[in-house]
Amino acid sequence: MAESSSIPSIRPAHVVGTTLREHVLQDMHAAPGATGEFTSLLNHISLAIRIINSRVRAAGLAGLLGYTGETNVQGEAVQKLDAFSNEVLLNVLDRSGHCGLIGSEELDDAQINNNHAKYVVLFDPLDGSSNIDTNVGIGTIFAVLRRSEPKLTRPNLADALRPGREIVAAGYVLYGPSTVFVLSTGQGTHGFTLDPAIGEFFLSHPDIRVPARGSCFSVNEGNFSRWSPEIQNWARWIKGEDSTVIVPSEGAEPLKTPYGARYVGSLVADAHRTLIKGGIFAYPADSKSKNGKLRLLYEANPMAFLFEQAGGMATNGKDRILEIMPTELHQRVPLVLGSRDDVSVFRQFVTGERVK
Ligand code: AFP
Repeated sequence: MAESSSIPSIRPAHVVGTTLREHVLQDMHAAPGATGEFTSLLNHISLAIRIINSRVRAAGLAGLLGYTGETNVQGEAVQKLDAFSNEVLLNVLDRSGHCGLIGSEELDDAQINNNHAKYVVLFDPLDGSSNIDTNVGIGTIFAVLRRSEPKLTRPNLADALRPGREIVAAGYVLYGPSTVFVLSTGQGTHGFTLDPAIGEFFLSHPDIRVPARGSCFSVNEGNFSRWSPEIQNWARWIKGEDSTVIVPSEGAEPLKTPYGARYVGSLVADAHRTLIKGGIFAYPADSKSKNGKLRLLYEANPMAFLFEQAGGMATNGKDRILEIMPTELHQRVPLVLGSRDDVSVFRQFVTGERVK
């Protein structure tokens, strides 16, 4: 029989088949001084996600069963899925007791939750909701920050207006053909797939690494005429209309164009494909949306955190997303994320700083 000392006492956290709960717990055991609050907070977020998932999965039945419109068969008012998802997250986070401040895409102002709780949670409860009617992938995105002085101060907006590099956990959930929860607590980026029969997330994509370069670009090209000449030049180049040879970094192989085009119009779906397959996703500023369309605190920052933890990059075209100091809860930002080489080349087009 094998020596018992050769068998690890705790299962490694990054083994396929580990449940999300186990994974989070093992991270906690590895963190000296952990109190369990963070673990409990993440478990509550996972509970909210499973509740939202069950409703999203039934979305197609709504019309058939008469559950949409203003009232359901019981005569009760029925909420839209995004309002429902928002309320689930608010209620579950409140019950966790660990959340001092909440910022949501669905709330005009940040909401104080629990006076002495340590954490701030910022989320988009149901991103891509305009895609629901056509059964296209949609998602939930969130970021968790730690309040600087939970014992001394009441939660306030300043707790949320922190640069993304201070994020302690970020994640998104893609309600696609399967439900995938991608999470980082600062120790890599890991993907968990929901087993709907059991209602549990299992580690299916341990330690995701974004390929150094990809073969697809993802952008709403309908905005072409509104882009700056620099971004238009990048778009022409990536489609192979301009044969300029561009290297992402000194001594690197040039990128080969044309790239294929992929655009869903749901950030979570477009970002997830880019995270797994590599390439580039961009929602740049344009003459109509001068600061871009996507929101810094609960869309760009969590995505940037997840991509960097997976070896990818995220910029606003010039600067690292995670360095931006926010000034408003619902601030918008141009967002470019993906493979290191592809994002570097986009940046070269925008800044004019070419690598020779
Ligand atoms: P909706 O939530 O209104 O569907 O918006 C989705 C979104 O915020 C984001 O998920 C997409 O990446 C982006 O907008 C798509 O925007 P365009 O429709 O302008 O391409």
